Amino acid sequence: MTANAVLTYFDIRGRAECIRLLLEEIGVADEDRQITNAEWQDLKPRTPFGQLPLLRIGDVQLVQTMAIVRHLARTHGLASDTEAERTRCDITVEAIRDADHHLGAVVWTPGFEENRRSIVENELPAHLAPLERFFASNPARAPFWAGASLTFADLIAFDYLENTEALFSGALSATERLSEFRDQMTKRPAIKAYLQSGRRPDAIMYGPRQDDSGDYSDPGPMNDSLRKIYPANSAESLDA
Ligand SMILES: N[C@@H](CCC(=O)N[C@@H](CS)C(=O)NCC(=O)O)C(=O)O
Repeated sequence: MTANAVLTYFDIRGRAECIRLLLEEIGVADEDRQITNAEWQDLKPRTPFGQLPLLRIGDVQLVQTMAIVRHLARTHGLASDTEAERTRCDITVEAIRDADHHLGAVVWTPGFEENRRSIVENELPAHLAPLERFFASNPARAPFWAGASLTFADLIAFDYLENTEALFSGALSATERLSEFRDQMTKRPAIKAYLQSGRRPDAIMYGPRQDDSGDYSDPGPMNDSLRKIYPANSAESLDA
């Protein structure tokens, strides 16, 4: 079933990164097709919803990020055994989605680069503190978001924490339990190998270009006027 997995997305982490992490963790060999906007415009009309990511496994074409994640998790034992744990997974995923919306929104807010420090001090705690409390409330008292072993929710949370720390270097230091969780995830053999492989895209997501007047205009769906947003400590972060 998992032979010939081909993941199609862009050359950013974006929505595909949690799928990449999951494929690494479950050990499914896949081809990571990172396509250009020109290739995308050609492919778009032939996709079910005109969106990526898309995962092809043999003859089956899967779309919608969380449907792909849940399918891979269910078929590889990363979806929890009990209803209580499955519900904790879902709560985690929804809470991370809310926090992730905030990350996406700040990148589109004028002055984002100059305001990194203020975002860390005044905005991120409202997202990170409840996440940390929920993480710490796992009845299994294990270093996972649900139950006593790894689930897809851990990879979703790890992806968000990686992006948060990459965009706002040092942001996680105020949340000790989340920092420990992230740290522990980077030590899992498959994740560690992936992070060291050079295969993870450098760019985190797409954002708007700023015009000469300093305004961001919304360029709409994927097109060449978007710019890539890199980690804060990257030389490309301010002017890519
Ligand atoms: N609900 C979809 C949303 C997918 C989505 O918005 N994909 C964006 C990239 S992150 C896309 O394909 N944009 C290109 C376009 O709309 O032309 C999912 O979770 O997979």
